[in-house]
Amino acid sequence: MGDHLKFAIPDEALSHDEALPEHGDEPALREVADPEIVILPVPYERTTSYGVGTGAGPEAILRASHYIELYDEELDRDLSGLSLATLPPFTPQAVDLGVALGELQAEAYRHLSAGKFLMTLGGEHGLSSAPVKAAQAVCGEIGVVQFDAHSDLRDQYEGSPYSHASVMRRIFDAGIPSLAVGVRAISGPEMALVKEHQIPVIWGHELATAESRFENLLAKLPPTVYVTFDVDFFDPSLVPATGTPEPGGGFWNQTMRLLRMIFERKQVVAMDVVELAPISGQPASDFVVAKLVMKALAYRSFAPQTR
Ligand SMILES: [Mn+2]
Repeated sequence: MGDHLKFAIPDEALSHDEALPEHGDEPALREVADPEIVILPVPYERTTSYGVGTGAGPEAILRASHYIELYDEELDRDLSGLSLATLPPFTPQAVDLGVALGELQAEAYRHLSAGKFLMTLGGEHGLSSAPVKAAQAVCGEIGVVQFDAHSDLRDQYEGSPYSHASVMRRIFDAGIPSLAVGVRAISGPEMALVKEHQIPVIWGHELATAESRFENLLAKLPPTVYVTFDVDFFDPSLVPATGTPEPGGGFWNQTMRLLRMIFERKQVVAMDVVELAPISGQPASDFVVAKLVMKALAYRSFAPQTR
C-alpha cells in the first residue's frame, strides 16, 4: 500500500481496513524521502459547536485524493512529479487546548524550519493559530489570507479562547495582518473590531466581482503569507459537508482564480484546509476539498511567479 495513492496515505491514517482502488498503470505521485511539500493530517476536533465530524476530515480528503487526475489542464502540467510526502496523522495529546496547540505549533515549526511547504489538513479551524505562529517564528513578518464564511474574530466562544470561532482573533492578537475573503456571518462585536482596525474583508456578497479588489488588498500584505482555508468558504451547494454552512459562498472557478493569484504574487510558506465534516454517502464535498488541496500544490509548484 502507499505509492499508488495520490496523497500517499500512510497506514496510520486509515481508521479501518478497506480495499483501496486499483489504478493499474496510472502514474502516481512520488512520495519522496526529502520532499518539498509535507502534508500533515491533523484530525483535531475539540471545540466544534454545531455540526460535528471534522475529526474525520483528513482521512476523507486523503481517500478522495485517489480519484484526482494528475494532469492539470489549466497549468498544462503533469502533477505526478510533485515532490511530496504525507505524514502520519498528528494528534495533540494535552487536554488543555493551549498546551495542545503548542504541541501542534512545535510540529509545524519542525517542518517549516526545515524549509518544507506545510499543507495541514484539519480538523477544526481552531487548530490554525498553531501553524500560523510557527510560520511567524520561522519567517518573521507574515500575513494571513483567510478563506471563510465566518470572521472567526470572537475574543472567546463558548468559554474558550481557542475556539474555531476565535482563531482569527488569536492571529490578530499575535500582530499578524490578515485579509479575509467570503465572510457572510459576523457578530456585532466582531464587526466593531473589523471597523476599528480596518481589517480588510471581501464579503460574501462581493465575491462575484472581487478579483481586482482582492489583488489590491493582497498587495498590502507582507511578501510572505500563510493561507488558511475553511471549506465553509465555499457555497454549501458545492461543499455541504461542513459544520457551520452559510449560503452565498464561493464557487469553484472564481475561487481558483483568487487562490492562483496568491501563489503567483506571494511567497506562500504554508496552508491549511480545515472544517470538512464528511457526510457518509455524499462524496462530492470530500472530492472538492481534495481537489482544492491538489490545485494549491499545483499552483505552488507550477504557476509562474509574478512577484
Ligand atoms: Mn472558520
